[in-house]
Amino acid sequence: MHKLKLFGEPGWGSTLAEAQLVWYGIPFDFQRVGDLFSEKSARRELEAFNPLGQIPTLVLPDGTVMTESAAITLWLADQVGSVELVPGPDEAERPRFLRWLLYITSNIYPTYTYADDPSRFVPDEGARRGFADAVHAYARKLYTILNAEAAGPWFLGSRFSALDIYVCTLTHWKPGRPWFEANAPRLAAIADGTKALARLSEVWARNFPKP
Ligand SMILES: N[C@@H](CCC(=O)N[C@@H](CS)C(=O)NCC(=O)O)C(=O)O
Repeated sequence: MHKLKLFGEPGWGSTLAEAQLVWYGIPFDFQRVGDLFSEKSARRELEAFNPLGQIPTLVLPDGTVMTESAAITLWLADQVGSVELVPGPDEAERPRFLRWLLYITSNIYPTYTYADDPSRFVPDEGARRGFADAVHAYARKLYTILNAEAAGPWFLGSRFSALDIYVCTLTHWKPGRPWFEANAPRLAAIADGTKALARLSEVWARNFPKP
C-alpha cells in the first residue's frame, strides 16, 4: 500500500499537517512544492492535485485528495481514533476547539491568501499597498481576539490540542514574533511551549530552523 503523500514547503502551511502526522506516527512521503508565489511550475504541478494551488495538500493511498488543514486535522484524528489532538464528541472542550479551529482557518488564514500577493486581487498597482495594509491590520485584530481566548498553558487550558500546533506555526508568520510577544503574549507562550515538545522537535527543526 502506498503511503500518504504530503505536498508542502518547509515553514509553510504544510507544517500544520506534518506536525500532526508526526505526532500520530503516521508514515508519509513529503514532496516539496517550491515557492508557490514565485515559481510558476511549482504552482502548475500542485494544481494537478489541488486546483487552488495551496498547501497542505494530502494525497491518500487510494488517490483521494485532502486539502484544508482543518479538514485534515479532523480526518487524521478519526483515522487514528485518538482524542490526543482533537477533543472527542463528549469532551467539554470540543465546542471551543471546533470554534477556534474554524476561526483560524476561515478568518485568519485568508488574510494571508489576500495580502501575501495583493496583485492577484487588486488590479490597480497603486491601490495594492493600502489593501495589504488594511488586510494586515485586520489580521492583527483577529490575532488579538484569538489571544484573549487562549486559556494557558495551552489554548484550551490544561489540555494540549491541534490548536497549539496552529498557534506555534502561525506565530512564525506575519506580523512576526516581536508583534506576538508584545500584543498577543498568550499566543507567544503557547508557541514556546509547543516548540519545546520533544515529540515535535524534528518538525520544528525542519520547518523553523531559526528560533
Ligand atoms: N484554507 C487552507 C489555506 C492553505 C493556504 O493558504 N496555504 C498557503 C501556504 S501557507 C498557500 O498555499 N498559499 C498559496 C496561495 O494562496 O496561492 C488551509 O487551511 O489549509
